Amino acid sequence: MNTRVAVIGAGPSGLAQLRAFQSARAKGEEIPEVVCFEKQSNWGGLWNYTWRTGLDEYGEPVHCSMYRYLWSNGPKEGLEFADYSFEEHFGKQIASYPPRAVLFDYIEGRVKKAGVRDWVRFSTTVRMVDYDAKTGKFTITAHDLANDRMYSEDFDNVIVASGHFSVPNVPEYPGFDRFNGRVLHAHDFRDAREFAGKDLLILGTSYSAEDIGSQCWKYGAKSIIVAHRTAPMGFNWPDNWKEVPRLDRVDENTAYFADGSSAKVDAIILCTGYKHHFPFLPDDLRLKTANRLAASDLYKGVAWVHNPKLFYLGMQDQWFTFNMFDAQAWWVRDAIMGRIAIPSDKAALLKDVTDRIAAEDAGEDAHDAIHYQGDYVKELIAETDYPSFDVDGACEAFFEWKDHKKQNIMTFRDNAYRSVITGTMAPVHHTPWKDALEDTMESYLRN
Ligand code: FAD
Ligand code: NA7
Repeated sequence: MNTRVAVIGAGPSGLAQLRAFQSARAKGEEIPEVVCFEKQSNWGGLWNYTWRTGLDEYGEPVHCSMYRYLWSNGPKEGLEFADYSFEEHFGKQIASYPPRAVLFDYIEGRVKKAGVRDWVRFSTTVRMVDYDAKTGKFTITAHDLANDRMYSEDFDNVIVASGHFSVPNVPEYPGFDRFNGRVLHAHDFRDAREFAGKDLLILGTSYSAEDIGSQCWKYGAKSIIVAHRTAPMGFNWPDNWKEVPRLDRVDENTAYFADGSSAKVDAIILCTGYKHHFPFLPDDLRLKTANRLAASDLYKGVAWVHNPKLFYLGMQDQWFTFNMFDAQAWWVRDAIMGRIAIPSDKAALLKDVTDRIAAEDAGEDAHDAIHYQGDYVKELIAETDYPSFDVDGACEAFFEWKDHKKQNIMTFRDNAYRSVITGTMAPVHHTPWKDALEDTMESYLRN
């Protein structure tokens, strides 16, 4: 097989793709040449932490949106790889909400074992992808940052795995330009200790707002106010935390809210989400979608309906993460290797997208959404040789997690769940999350 496949990004999605091809090769199959372009100097995507914000050492936008002391915000039992369990990696079962460094180690463990590091061209940014209908090939223009050299190569297929939680959505409110404290987006938040003793205003009501606020509370913020545009999060917050309606404006040191109330604040953190942003893709190849479970224009959630030689991984909003990326990567591999036929009738591809959007819209609540994405994972797995696993059991872990958050948002990480891969119960972590200020891998694994 002398076809060439380009993978853009070596985060969890791109690495799933490398592992998918490598596992076919390990079974004796002939696979295409796979080239993965990764703009960072290491793999792991968002899980590859850096202290940097803004631009990196080459002037590229920093990809990382993660921060020090980040622990998984959902149970690891919902994301475990079906072909590489936590017990296989760590030699024992570990607690359910690992810190970032522990999950990075786990992600890396599988691809180190697969031996695919030399498929990745690190410190190499993809600048442009073009498709030539005459030759049926894509041309990728890449920038080798370390050697400051641009070059182009041709590929038969392109898989975009560049993530969509890196380019911030940054609204402006009246008075930001004269506010005396810091105004920053969650993407640039790195260390909660910076805000110890401070009065904080957070905008947004989703995962970043909840978790960055909780971090700041844990590391000693004086007070936290979260302003909502649509609805409050409604958790049972600690005494020095309150939720207020929409922000109206700020002046030098005071924030004014839609209900007429106001508060003096020292800093404002915009937890206002991210954009699907693909500056390296021309109009005819570029995905434009809301952050939802059924993304626009992707057949089976992965194949670009306007040119199904192009694929996207991980572009949906995510309850399921690593195992969903695996399900997608195995499916894309099989589509590229001709084991799965993508309909040639474009109307059929578009109908698949419309049906998925309608099915998501028919759901009423988070339970339905979790089931919806679980069913999607099952659907893809059933069509490939990815090891099947108890997806409904993973959904159950998510339901328990949501109940635990409702019970107490500052203690939900002290719970443990059963692995759907090995069937063993996780230990309860040795220290309650709110008291575990030190979160190195060594400390976490001391169970
Ligand atoms: P990414 O991890 O974003 O990786 C994309 C890769 O593409 C990066 O390495 C990037 O450098 C590279 N890239 C981008 N553009 C180019 C280019 N032009 N050329 C070359 N390379 C490029 N998920 C969980 O399961 N549990 C959690 O606890 C959790 N916490 C999160 C916390 C935060 C703050 C955020 C932002 C996300 C969190 N997530 C969590 C979700 C996260 O999206 C997934 O875990 C996962 O990282 C997505 O993998 P990905 O490979 O699709 O994207
Ligand atoms: P999300 O989940 O996309 O949420 C974005 C939030 O930002 C959501 O609450 C929005 O409120 C709010 N938002 C968006 N624009 C505005 C403006 N202009 N003003 C006020 N509030 C706004 O992003 P997250 O960063 O929380 O999570 C993304 C990933 O990072 C996730 O996978 C986590 O694991 C970590 P709305 O409800 O629309 O009014």
